[in-house]
Amino acid sequence: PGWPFWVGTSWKMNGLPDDARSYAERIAAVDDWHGVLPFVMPPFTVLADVARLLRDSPVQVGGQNMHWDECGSWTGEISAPMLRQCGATMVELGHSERRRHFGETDQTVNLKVHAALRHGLTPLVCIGETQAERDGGVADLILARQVRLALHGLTAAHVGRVMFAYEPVWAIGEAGRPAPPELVAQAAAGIRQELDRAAGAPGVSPPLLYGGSVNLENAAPYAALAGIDGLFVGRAAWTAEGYAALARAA
Ligand code: G2H
Repeated sequence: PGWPFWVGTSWKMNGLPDDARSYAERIAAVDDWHGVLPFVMPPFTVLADVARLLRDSPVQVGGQNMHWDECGSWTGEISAPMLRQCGATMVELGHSERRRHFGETDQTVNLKVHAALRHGLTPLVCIGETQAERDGGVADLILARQVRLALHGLTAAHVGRVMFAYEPVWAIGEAGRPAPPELVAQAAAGIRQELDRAAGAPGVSPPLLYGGSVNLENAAPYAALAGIDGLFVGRAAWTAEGYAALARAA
């Protein structure tokens, strides 16, 4: 892959305290990441524990979502300052599971991107087309629109502080099937054009990761794609051994 290369995981809704601690201890003990930039995104309930165990390691820790406001009457929500206090340096925004099941929109993603940057968190924005959008020939339009709306109102300088993950909705989770690398390369080229336009110049625009059914067998071909700066993994990295093996495979 090109360097630097990111390998991160979201645990989604997995990780009771004992398992989370043992996962964090195991990856804290990895002494050489071979140039990979590692990050984990645990559930909120174990975030502070995991961040504490990884404090002296190169592994960054992030939340899987947050609210755009700093505090107030938002029952059940978590703010950027709360994530920071727990030791997070990153936050995942706009995952398709949140867009589909919890009403996340391009507009709320944009509000959250601004809030994350205001509070010194690196937002990792997930974008991706559905199967119907791909079949209908509008995948590139949808991806460009998601990028533009996520970055709306940012200065060119701030655009470079955002990260993106291309995650085709049809490639994600238990029902998903991995996207062919050629398709990822083609989508990534279109996304990169949008990112370069927003950043005002090529070469300074956000890192673009691939996510969706990444596993040990397919990690290397994705990592070899010129337009892909990292892998964002779910199920295959839900054990510390799985995650460490994927980081090595990239
Ligand atoms: C996509 C991915 C994590 P999985 O959501 O970014 O999950 O690898 O389980 O498809």
